Amino acid sequence: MQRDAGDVSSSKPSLEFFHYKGVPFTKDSIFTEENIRFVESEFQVQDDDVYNVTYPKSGTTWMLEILSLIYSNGDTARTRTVPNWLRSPWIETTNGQEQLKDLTPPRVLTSHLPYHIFAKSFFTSKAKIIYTLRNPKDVVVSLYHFSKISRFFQDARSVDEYLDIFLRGDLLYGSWFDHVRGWMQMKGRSNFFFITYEELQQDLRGSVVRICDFLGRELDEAALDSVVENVAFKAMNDNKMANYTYLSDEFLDHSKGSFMRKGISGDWKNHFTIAQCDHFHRVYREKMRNFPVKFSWDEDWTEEGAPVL
Ligand code: PPS
Repeated sequence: MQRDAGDVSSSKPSLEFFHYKGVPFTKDSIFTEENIRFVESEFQVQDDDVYNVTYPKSGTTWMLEILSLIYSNGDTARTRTVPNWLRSPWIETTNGQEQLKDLTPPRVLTSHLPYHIFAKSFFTSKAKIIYTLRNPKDVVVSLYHFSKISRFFQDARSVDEYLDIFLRGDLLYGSWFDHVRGWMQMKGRSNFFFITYEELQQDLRGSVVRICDFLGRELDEAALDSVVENVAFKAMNDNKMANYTYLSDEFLDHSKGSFMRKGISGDWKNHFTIAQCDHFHRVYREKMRNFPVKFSWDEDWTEEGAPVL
């Protein structure tokens, strides 16, 4: 474990937030209080909708591509010609609200919203949610790098500073712990499926099969091969419709880095010091006390709390 060699000065003016039911949103035209309220209270979920829900940097874009290709039976015509954010708009953004008007059912939609402010109409519908989670230490590292290019996440001088921001939940969409605790209340419901980024890494094909089972989609071997081949990190990195190359500078500063960064599990080991690891573990244990689900990253520490490296 080492301190990140790329620690640099913050180059962005500090962002301002508004809070909606305790959740911070960056003050910007794409996030407005009216719009979040509209999504929560008035947005009409349809029974055949599928929602790709995540905490940021947990595998959203990867799952979006998997779902696009499952719904096209592995045909790449659309994933190679239509940018991913138009295929599966973010329901809580003002842009996403406009974009989803052009979709034909069944709609595959994306959201980072926490459970308690998600569209109320979902909870009385037959629509489905796929919730993707990722080792939160890798989320911190991914966020730290992403914040240099994203206009909506405050950047930080070091991973240490980002760790503080993350553990306080003082960032767009709020606390990881609240997000996971909130959504995982749905575990066991027939219209809720959860999977981890790490499972996608370990067994992509098997994961796609499980997702298809959940969605009631039958793909033949050739279609399955196509999904797996086209959602590999390299394939997505090479696909301008999946790698955000065409996303406007209003959202991403492309001169500072690329969205598709490393795409690996365990990068936290290259960034966290032992002290940061200890600190993280103490907060994690406290915040996830009595949480009934075990994740692969629970094995990152021994029973005594020592990091497993
Ligand atoms: S966002 O901004 O919240 O929508 O980001 P999100 O898509 O959730 O997460 C971005 C991270 O996912 C990695 N990624 C992938 N990893 C493996 N395989 C594939 N196909 C893939 N596509 C995206 C991406 O590189 C980000 O992780 P890091 O660790 O920063 O590389």
